[in-house]
Parts: sequence; C-alpha cells; structure tokens
Amino acid sequence: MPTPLTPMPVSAAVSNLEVAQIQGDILIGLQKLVQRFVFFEIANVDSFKSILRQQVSGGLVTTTQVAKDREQILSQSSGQNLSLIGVNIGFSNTGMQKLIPGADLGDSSFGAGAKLRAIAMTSTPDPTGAGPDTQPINDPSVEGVPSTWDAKFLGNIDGVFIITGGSGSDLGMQTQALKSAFGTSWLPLDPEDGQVRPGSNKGHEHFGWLDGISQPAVNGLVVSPFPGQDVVEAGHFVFGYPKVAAGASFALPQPWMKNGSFMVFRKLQQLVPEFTTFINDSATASGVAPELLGARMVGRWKSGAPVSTNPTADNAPVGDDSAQNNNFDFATDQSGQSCPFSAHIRKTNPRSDLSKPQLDARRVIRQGIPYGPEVDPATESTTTISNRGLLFVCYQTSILSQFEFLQGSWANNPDFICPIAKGANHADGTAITTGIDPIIGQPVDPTVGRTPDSAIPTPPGGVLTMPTTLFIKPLGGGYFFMPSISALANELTT
Ligand code: N7H
Repeated sequence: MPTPLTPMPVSAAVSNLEVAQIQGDILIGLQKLVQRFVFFEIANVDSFKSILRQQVSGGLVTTTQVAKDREQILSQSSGQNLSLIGVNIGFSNTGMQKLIPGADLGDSSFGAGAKLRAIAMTSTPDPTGAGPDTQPINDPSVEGVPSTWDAKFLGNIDGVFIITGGSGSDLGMQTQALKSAFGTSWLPLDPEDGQVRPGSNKGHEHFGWLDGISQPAVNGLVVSPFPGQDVVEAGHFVFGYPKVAAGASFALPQPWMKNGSFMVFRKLQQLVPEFTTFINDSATASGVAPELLGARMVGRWKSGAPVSTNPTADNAPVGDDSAQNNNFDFATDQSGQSCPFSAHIRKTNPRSDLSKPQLDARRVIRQGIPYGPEVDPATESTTTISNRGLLFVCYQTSILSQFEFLQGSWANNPDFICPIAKGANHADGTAITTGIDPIIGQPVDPTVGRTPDSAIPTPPGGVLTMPTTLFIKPLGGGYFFMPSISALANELTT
C-alpha cells in the first residue's frame, strides 16, 4: 500500500516498458488519500462498449501519468494538498465474456472466478515452495459458498472501476461522471470506499503497522532500486514482457493481453480490538512486551523496522528509511531467532530462504488501502463494533502462481517455510515448528498448525498459541483483468 509520499525510484521517461499503455494502478499505483471501487454489471453490451471506447478509455490514468504525478508530489514540501484524481478499469471473466465471447485469458483461476477459488480444494501442500500451484484460499464456507462474504460479492460482477483522489468529493464527482456517461448500459453496485488513515497513522494499516514498504523493483521501470529491493522481470506483473522463473511461459495467451495485468481484490475485515487484546494477553503470559510479540508475528515493528535487523527493540528511523527498511534477508537466521519462520513477511516473501527464480515467480505488486473508521477506544476496547479492514489489491500475470500460491501454499500451510525449517532444532534441542501465517493464514483444519515458531526471541522461552478464531475475516473478493489502453479502445470495444 504505497502511501502518497512514499518515495519510489521510478522514471517513466527512461522506461523500457510501454508505460503509456499500462493502467496506472498496476506498477506504481494511483496516488491516493481516498479510493473507491465501483463494481458493476454490464446491462447493454453494445452501448457499454461504445461509451467505454468513445468517452471513457481516453481518460484512464496511465503509468506514464502516475510517474509524472509522483515526481510532482515528491518535489513538493508537503503532500497534504494532494488532489490527483485517477480512474482505472478491470473486468472479471463474466465481463470479458460479454466483451469478447469465448475469450480465454489462459488463467484457470481467473476463468473460475474469485468466489469459486476462495473455497476450492485441490491437493496437498508442497512445503518446498516449488511444487504444484494448487492450494486453497480456504475462506470459511457452508455448502460450497463462502459464508463470510457480503452478498454483493456472491452475485455477478462484470467489472470494476477504481477511482482515487484527495477527498470524498473527488470520488463523488467521478462516480457521478461515470453514471452519467454509462446511463442504462450498466448497473453500478454498492461501491467499496477506502481511505488512508488520519494523522500519524497515515500509511499504516488498521492493526497499526506501516504498510507498502516492500515492493518488487520492476525491471525496466525502476531505475535505481533501494538497497535490498529485488529487481523482478516485468513479465510477472504485466503481460508481454519476459519472466525469469524456470519454465514460465512468456507467450501471450491473447495478443490483446499485452500491457494488461490480473488484479486480485479482497475485502478483508480486521478485528482490531480482538487482535490487540490477544497480543496483550499472550505477551503477559509469555513475559514479553506486546510490541515485541506483535513485531515477531509480522516480521516488522509497527514503524516498519524489520525484526531481522532490529530483533529486540523498535528503531523508527530504520522503519522510515527506504535505504534501510528492506535491506535484509534471512541468510544468517536459519533457526528463526531474529525473524520467526511464520512471520507474515517471511511467509509471503521468504527472501534468501528460496532461490531467486522460486521467489520471483510468487511476487505481486500490492496496492491496497484501509477501509472503515478508526477504533473508538470508548466502545471498542475488546470487541469490534464498526467494520474496518483492508481493501487488499495485488497485481500479477498468474493468479494461480502468485496471489493464490502466496495465500494457499505459503500463508495457509503450517509446514512451509522451507526445507531448512523442517527437522531443524533450536539450540536446546526442541523442534522448530513453523505454523501458519499468524496474520492472514487460513488453515484447512482450524485446530491444527496455528502455532508459529518461537514467538519470543529466547527459545524455549515461549511459543505463541493462536486461538482458532481468525483476526482477519474475508468479506468478499474478485479477480479482474486490467487491459491496456489500446485493447480498451480496440479489441475489447469494437
Ligand atoms: Fe501483507 N499487516 O499489517 O500485518 N503485510 N497484510 N498480505 N504482505 C505486509 O513489507 C497485512 C496480505 C504480503 O516483501 C506488511 O510492505 C495485513 C495478503 C506481502 O517482505 C504488513 C493484511 C497477502 C508482503 C502486512 C495483509 C499479503 C506483505 C509489511 C490483511 C497475500 C511483502 C509491510 C488485512 C496473499 C513481504 C511491507 C516482503 C507485507 C500486513 C494481507 C502479502 C504490515 C493486515 C492477503 C507479499
């Protein structure tokens, strides 16, 4: 979740990519203080296509524009007056079928759709991380239907407009403009709104952690990566460019998919008072500071400082410094002493624990935003009353091998992190257990594998026993294809 002011060493001017064709949210991210997702159904295909082609596609914000806007924001002394409006668009498989009947985008997960994939179960996890891309997302379900999802996400959604801006009135104005343009050719559904958190919480998600720190540096776009930032081939995020992962195909499933990307959207409710209470109670039981316990669950302190380089105390200047906050790996931490194997950032990007091709094949670009009000300390000290969380968004060219693999085969898999963890022992001889990701893990059996390794830094001092209820509840999701500007003006709309 890049904040409006997070520096990013990108330059569209020197890019090897066709940045004028790539929608702006994909590689760099639309600049935003607020964001709206307008989900819709297409009611009249012919008129929807002609309005999109003639009135809307030309106004979408591209990567060229976002790079320029970003430079402008960074050159200003303050980003407080940010009022840049951005609009992007994506289509689900049902939407794509309306635009191009029979279209095969070459990704079985996209074809099946987020609702089916959220609960689909296929085969046994491979803890090496190099195995079959087939693990379940494992959202709670009843009789084959996700049971915690909002009704809107259980019905049909053909596409989504992403609108960003500096204020709620920007969102209102742009929504109205789209409604006027599309008239009766579409049916807009209830939108989802997010906003950057206020004051000193800007850039932090609702549990309190700084987010949007670690993103892959896209080869051909990022001119000088930050120390520790991995350079990853653009083909993992936009179609039509090389990938490095062994065996990965560079072929375009369809010629018009060039410069497009798959977007995964997940509405994830965060039970903040419950999470905070759990950390406080567990820390007391283990005799450690709650801040340390939380930091070891995530792999970073709330400031963003990595526990790998700051294992016992927070270091806010490090968290805030792009030259330092990604400059680490796990090579010298083979027993999870500094950063537990189960920590959210080690589960979702194991860095030196795997080879570069194994890692690159799983990287995604994250562009989410928090939603919902701040916690009210007067009424929500232990129990959530208001709905809040993260509108999680990530971009990739294979939903199956990237988002689904991260969630299913890594976060949900109690045996993953990698072979070095299997059979390895702590200094006192006790076995290292990995457990699921304590932030986003959704285990197949909720009573098993929820205990991550060495919650405190002096084993065998304590192991965190996770409750069987989760602190993140999935309320919905969608898989979308974000086409190039040219495809929107041609193949998809003629
Ligand atoms: Fe995570 N959190 O607050 O604990 N995430 N995440 N995430 N996440 C990251 O490094 C969080 C979610 C990844 O490269 C940070 O930018 C929360 C999903 C990946 O080192 C924090 C939610 C998936 C990374 C959080 C959530 C991922 C990452 C550290 C849901 C994919 C980069 C900030 C509400 C399936 C790892 C940073 C790296 C980082 C949190 C969801 C994946 C603080 C609260 C669903 C790849």
